[in-house]
Parts: sequence; C-alpha cells; structure tokens
Amino acid sequence: MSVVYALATPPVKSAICVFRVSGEGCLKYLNLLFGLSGFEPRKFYLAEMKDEEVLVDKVGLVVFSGPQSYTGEDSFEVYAHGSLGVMSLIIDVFKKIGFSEAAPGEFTKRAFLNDKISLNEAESLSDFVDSTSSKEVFLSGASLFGDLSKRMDGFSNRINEARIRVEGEIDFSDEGEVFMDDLLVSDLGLLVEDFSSFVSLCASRKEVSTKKSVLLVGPPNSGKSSVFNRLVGYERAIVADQPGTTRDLISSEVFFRSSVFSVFDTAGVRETDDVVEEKGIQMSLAQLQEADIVLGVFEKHDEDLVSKLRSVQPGAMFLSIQNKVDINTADNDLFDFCVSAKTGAGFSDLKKAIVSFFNEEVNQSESVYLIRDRHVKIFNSVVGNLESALEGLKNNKELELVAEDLKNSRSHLDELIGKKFSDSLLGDIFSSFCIGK
Ligand SMILES: Nc1nc2c(ncn2[C@@H]2O[C@H](COP(=O)(O)OP(=O)(O)OP(=O)(O)O)[C@@H](O)[C@H]2O)c(=O)[nH]1
Ligand SMILES: [Mg+2]
Repeated sequence: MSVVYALATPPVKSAICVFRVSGEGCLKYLNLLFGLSGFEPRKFYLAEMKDEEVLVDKVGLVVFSGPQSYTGEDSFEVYAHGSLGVMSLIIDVFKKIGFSEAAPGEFTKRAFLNDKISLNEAESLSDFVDSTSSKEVFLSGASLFGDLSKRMDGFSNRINEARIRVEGEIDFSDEGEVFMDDLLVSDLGLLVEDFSSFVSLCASRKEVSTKKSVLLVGPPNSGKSSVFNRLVGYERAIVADQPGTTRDLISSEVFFRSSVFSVFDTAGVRETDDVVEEKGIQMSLAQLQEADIVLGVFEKHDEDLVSKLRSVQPGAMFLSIQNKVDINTADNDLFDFCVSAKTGAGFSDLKKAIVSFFNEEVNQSESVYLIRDRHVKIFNSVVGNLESALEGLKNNKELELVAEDLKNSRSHLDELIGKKFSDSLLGDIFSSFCIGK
C-alpha cells in the first residue's frame, strides 16, 4: 500500500504536534529526511528533520518495523514543535517526497486489513476517541481493551462445537456413530442463555453518547444568561439590564469533573407583544421537553411560573435557583440553590449537583460494553438463530435446518469481528474516524 502521512494531533498551536507515516518502503526515506540511517525500531531518537539542506525542526522520532507496528506496516512517528508553521513545512516535505495524505481512519483501516485489530475493536477505538464522559471511556474501553473479542471467540467456538455435533449426526448417523445426545439440547439452551445475558451487559452507543442537557429558564432579567456564562466559564451570552435580552436559544458545553454536559440559555418567559421575543419564548418552552435537567432561575420566588415550567417536562429533574444573592437575601427554604452569577457564590455546589445527578444515572446502569447499532442488529440475529436452532432440536425438526441456524449465527459473529465485510461497510466505519487515527 502507498505511503500515507497524517497529523495525528489537532492543527492548532500546541506544545508538540505528532505526525504519523505508514506504508511499505517508508523507512527508506529516513536517511533523506533525518540524515541518518540504522534507526532501531521502537526507540526514541532526537533527529534533525530537513527539507533538502534546510533544517525544518529538531524532532523526536520513533520508527516501527512492520508487522510490529500499529498498522502492521513499516511506519514512523515524528514529534515536532506544535507550531502551525512547522506543521505546514513538514506537510510540504512529506508531499514533496511523494507521501499521500491519509484518509480519515486510514491507519486503523490498515491495521484491520493487516489483522492487527478486529472490526469491532476498530469501531470501539473510534468510540473511545469520541468519548466525552468517563462512562463512555470505561464502556468503550471495555469493548476495546477488555474481553469483548475474547467473549465473541468463546461464543463462536461454542456455536461451532454444537454445529459439528449436529452435522456429524446428519453425516454419520447411518454408521452407528453418536454425535448428538440429549446433552446438546441443554448445552444449546445454556448457550442461548449465556449469549442473552451477555447482550444485556451491552449499552447502545446511541443512548450512552447522547449528551446530557441542562436548560436555564425563568422570568426575564433573572440572570439566566449570567448563570449560563458562569457555568460555561466565559462571556458566551449577552447580559444586559434590559428584560428580554436573550431571544435565541444559546448553547455551550461544560466540562466539569470528567463529565461533559450541554447548557442552554433561553429567552425569559413572560407575556409579550413582541413577535421576536414571543418566538424565543416558544423555543424555550419547546426546548424544555428535551432537557434532562431544568434550572429555573429566579430573583424572587414565583410559584405560578415554577408550576408552569415543571408541568412542561415532568420527566426532567427540576431545580429552582435563586440568583443575585449578593444583593438579595438568600432563601434556602424556597430554592434548591442560592447563587450569585456576579460573585460566583454557590456555583461549585450547583455544578457538583448537576454532575452527580448525571453520574447517578450512569451508576444505575450495569452495562459493561459499549456497542453500536450494527452490533445490536448482529446480536439480535445471533440470538434469533440460536433460539430457532434450540426450538428445532427440541421439536425434532430436520437437523439440516438446525445446522443452518447454527451456521448463520456463527456467520453473524464473523461479521461483527470483520472476518466478513463489504467495502461499503468499511467505508461507513472508517469515514467517521478522525484523520491520523
Ligand atoms: N447583582 C447581581 N446582578 C446580576 C446577577 N446576575 C445577573 N445580574 C444582572 O441582571 C441583569 C440581567 O442579567 P441577564 O443575565 O441578562 O438576565 P437574563 O435572565 O438572561 O435576562 P433575559 O435574557 O432578558 O431574560 C444584568 O444587568 C446582570 O448584570 C447577580 O448574581 N448579581
Ligand atoms: Mg438572557
């Protein structure tokens, strides 16, 4: 395969940037690039990277000799200074040599094609890199580093054994050999049970990865935008004395204690003749239905508005917040939290409560593995085939049909790990990767 390169770190100014290069024959360019030869694999070198005779940067260099590399091919990594200028010079050097720019996920795709990683592990790797919460890290990590692939192997072997017994019976029963006995029904029953309980340990990526959302609502001028800015940590929303300042829905992400959630600022809810403001208010109320936590921000207690807001999304957690306690007396009996967006008082407790609410939800789930829609479909088919095989055996159906069900269940597992795949499936999976992975 051709030699490809990619910047594995983001194209922004940073302490260090990392380039990856992979492909047969790439190591013969080390002399040209770094003026040295005889690099020992897997050792870290300090080297001078040159564009012809001109020094580009003093870099770190690690060489990997295939198949002992991530991709399974000869490859090397360059650790340069993270300047945008250096990055673009290095890209120029690589292009000049004739290296091609890697497509998204190309390194992992090569690793898959060179049998370094299974398809489900490649998918878990992408989920791992995309994870935004500790829960996602642990679940996708279990699929990636854990024993998901081993468990698949175990199930595949057990399916094979059952199939051999059934096919042996089909082929050799006339010759008086016994391949199948009553034990097969109980073994297969156990296999169905084990596989189903394994599936119950899997969490769908779609559900887990849906970012949790916190919505700020309340009367105009109560300080929602100021609370929003405090939560996100910078002046994202416009704050003004004038009621009705916020008209659009504004959102941003908050990273706190290894959790990420989205916060939405909304237009203050009140009766108004202003068409634009009214539209904003309707958007606030509509957004309420999507929120996981609703923070009602008030200056003064307003029972009517609290009931109205609670009634829009009864499923969401509702917390009433009294803002501006730097100028008003805090009323801890009427409000869940008393804060001052101006001084920052009370925000640490508020953020802790939000994160622990989300983490509680996480801890209630007993999931171990993070899986994708593709895996859910495959697992359902496997369970369906195994159940059908078991029913067939119990009801003395033709053994050919039982063997066919077992064969299909095994073949679905092969699709999961990538023993069978189509080009379009690979295209779908790897195109969602980032460049350089
Ligand atoms: N003293 C004090 N003033 C605050 C505090 N929070 C907000 N304010 C002031 O209250 C006014 C309204 O603040 P915003 O954050 O714009 O209020 P809002 O609820 O987003 O207003 P709308 O978007 O119009 O609904 C501004 O003058 C803020 O400076 C606070 O904690 N203490
Ligand atoms: Mg506002």
